Amino acid sequence: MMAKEKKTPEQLSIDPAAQEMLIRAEQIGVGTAFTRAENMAPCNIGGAGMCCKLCGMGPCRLTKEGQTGVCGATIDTIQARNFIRAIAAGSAAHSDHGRDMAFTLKAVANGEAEGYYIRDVAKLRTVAAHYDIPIEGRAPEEIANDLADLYLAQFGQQRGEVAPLKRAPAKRQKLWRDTKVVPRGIDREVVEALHRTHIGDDQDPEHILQHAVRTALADGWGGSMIATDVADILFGTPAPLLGQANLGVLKQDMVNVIVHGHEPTLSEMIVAASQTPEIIEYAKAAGAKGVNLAGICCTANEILMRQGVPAAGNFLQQELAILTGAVEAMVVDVQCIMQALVGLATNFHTKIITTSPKVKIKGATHIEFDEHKALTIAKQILREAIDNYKNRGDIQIPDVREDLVPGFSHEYINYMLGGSYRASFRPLNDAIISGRIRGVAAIVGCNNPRSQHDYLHTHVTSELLKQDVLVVQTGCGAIASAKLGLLLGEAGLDKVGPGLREICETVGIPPVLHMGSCVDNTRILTVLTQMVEEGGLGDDIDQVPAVGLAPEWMSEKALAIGTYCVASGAYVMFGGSSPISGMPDKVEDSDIVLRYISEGWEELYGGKLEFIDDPDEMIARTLAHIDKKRAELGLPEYDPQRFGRSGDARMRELEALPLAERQAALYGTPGK
Ligand code: NFS
Repeated sequence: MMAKEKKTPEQLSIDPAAQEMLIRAEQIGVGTAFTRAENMAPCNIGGAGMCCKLCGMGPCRLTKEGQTGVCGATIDTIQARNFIRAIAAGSAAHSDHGRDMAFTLKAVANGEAEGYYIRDVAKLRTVAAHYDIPIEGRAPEEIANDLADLYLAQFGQQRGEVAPLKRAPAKRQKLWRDTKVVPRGIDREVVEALHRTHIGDDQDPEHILQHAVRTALADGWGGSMIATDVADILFGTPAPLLGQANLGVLKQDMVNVIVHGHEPTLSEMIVAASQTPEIIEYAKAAGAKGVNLAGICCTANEILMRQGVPAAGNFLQQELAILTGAVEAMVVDVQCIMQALVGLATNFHTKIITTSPKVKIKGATHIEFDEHKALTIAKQILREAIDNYKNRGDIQIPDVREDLVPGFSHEYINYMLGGSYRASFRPLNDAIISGRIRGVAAIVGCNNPRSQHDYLHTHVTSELLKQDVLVVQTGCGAIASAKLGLLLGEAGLDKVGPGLREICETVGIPPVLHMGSCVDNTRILTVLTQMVEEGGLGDDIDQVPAVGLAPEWMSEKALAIGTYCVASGAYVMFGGSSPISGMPDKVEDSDIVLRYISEGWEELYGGKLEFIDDPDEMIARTLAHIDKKRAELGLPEYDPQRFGRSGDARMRELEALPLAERQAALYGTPGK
C-alpha cells in the first residue's frame, strides 16, 4: 500500500499565522491536532453512529444487513441513542456554565463576590421584567437576587416550563406544547436523556429524538440563554468596539497571558487585575513592559466582545499559540481545552494553569477559581505568569493580525437600526422585504482538523456575502472571519453584494456581525424572535428567510445548538460528516435517523438538520432555502441588479465620470 502523502501547512490551514507555526512544530519535532488527525484515521463504524457501547454485552457493531445488538437493538435505535447522548452532553456543558453564572449573580447580589458588580442595570431590569420580577423602586442587588434565584431554580425545576421559553414567539411556544417538547427543568431533561438511553429503556427512535429536542431546547431557551443574560448583566451588554485577532497579537516585550475556555467570570477578573498598578509594576520589575492578555476559543469571544481584548485565535490555534514560545501562561477554565497542551508546553516555558473545580489536567498547575475571591486569585495567576517571563527561550510570533469590530448584541442591533428613541428591527425587516438583504445566515461553531482550518467557514461566509446575505457569527467561526478581515466596517465592503453593501454603508456596520461566544447563539434566537415580532416576515421563526450553518463543527455542544435551532424553526446545515450517517449501501435502514432529523423534523418544527460535506452545496442550499422562504412570504424575487445605484462606493465612481455622464447616471438620460 502506498504511504499517505503528508499534507503541507497550506493544505492544513488557510491562515498564514497557523501555517508558520505548523512549520515551526515540524522543525521542533512536536505534534499538533493537525498532525494527530492525519495519523488517526476516524473509525468508520463509530463515525457513522453504528456502534453501541452502552452496556457490557458489547460494544456491538452493526455493519451487516439485519444485524442487531446483543439486546436486539436495531440500527436506528442505536443511532438515535448515540445522537441524544451527544446532545445531552452538549446541553449539559452549556447549561452548567449558565448555572455557574447564576451562582455568581447570586453572590454579587449579596455582596459576596470580590471585585464584581452589576455593570448593566438596564439589562438586569429588562430581563427581570420578562419574568414579572418587581423592578420599580428596588435596588439592582434586590432585583439581581430574585433573578438569580429564579434562574438557579430552572436547573432543578421538576414540573412546568423553563422560564426563558416565554421569550419565544407565541406560535412557536404553542407548537412546542402541542408536540410535547417543552423542557420542564434543565437538569431533568439531561438526566432523562441519560436514563432513556440506558440499556433496556426507550427504544423507539422517534420517541428518543423527541426528547433530544426537549433536551436541546432546555439548553437554547434555558441554560445558554441564562449564561448570556447573566454575563451581560455582570460584565456589560456588548456594543461595537475595535479589536484584533490572530497570533500576531502576542507581544515580544510583554508578559503574554492567554485565557482559554468558555466562562467569562475569571477572564473578566484577569482583565481587571492586569490593569492594576500593582500588577503592572510587578511585570515591569520582571523586565517586561506589562501584561498582554489574549484569548482563545469562546473565552476570547467573551472578553473581545466586551473589553476589546484581542483574540489570539480559534480552537485549532491553542497549541499554535504555545508554539510561539512567547506565552508565559495559558489559563484555562472549561470546554474545548486539548489535553495535549500540557505535553506540548513541556517543550517551552509556558505554564498551563487549570482553574475550574471541574477541570484538572495531569501535569498542569491548578489554581482553583472561587468567585468569592476572584480578584485575589486573578492577581495570583498573573504573578505566576510574570515570574515565568525570565524563563522564556527562543520565540517566534507570526507577524499576522487583523482588525475587527465585534460587539453586536441583539440589543445593539436593535439600537443601531433606529437609535435610542426609535430602536427597532423595522429597518432590518424592510431591507429583507425590499430584497436589499436577501436573507440572513448564522455561520457558527468550531474548527475541525478533518478539514482545512478556517477554509469552510470563510469560504461559505465570503460567498454568501456576495449574494447579499447578511451574516451573523459566533464562536470559532467568528474568529475565522475576523482573521480574514470580514469583520471590518468599510474595509470589508468591496467583498459584498450591492444591496447588502448599501445597508452596511447606511447603518455603518460590517457585513458580518460578531454576536459573541457559542452560548450567545441565544442572541440569534432573540434576533429572529424580534424580527418576527416586528412584522412583515411571518409570524414564526420558520418563516424568516434565514439559515444556520456550522461548517467546521466538531463538539457535542454544536449538536445541541443545531438541534435547538431546528426546533426553533431554522434550517441548519453542518459541514463535514454526520455522526449518524449510517452506511445505507451496506445496511439499508442505517439512514432512517438521518432522514428523520431532516424530513421528520421539518414536518414537526419547520426546521431541519442536514450534514453536507461540500461547502458549495451548503451555499446552494442556503440560497435556495432563503429564496423559497421569500417566495412563501410573497416578497419580491431577489434581484441584485436593482441595487448598488447608491452608497459611498457608487458616489466615488460617479465623481470620476465626466459631468454629462455623471448626470445621466444619477438622473437618467432625458427621453429614456
Ligand atoms: Ni463552540 Fe466555543 Fe470553538 Fe466549538 Fe469550542 S470554543 S463553545 S465548541 S470549538 S465554537
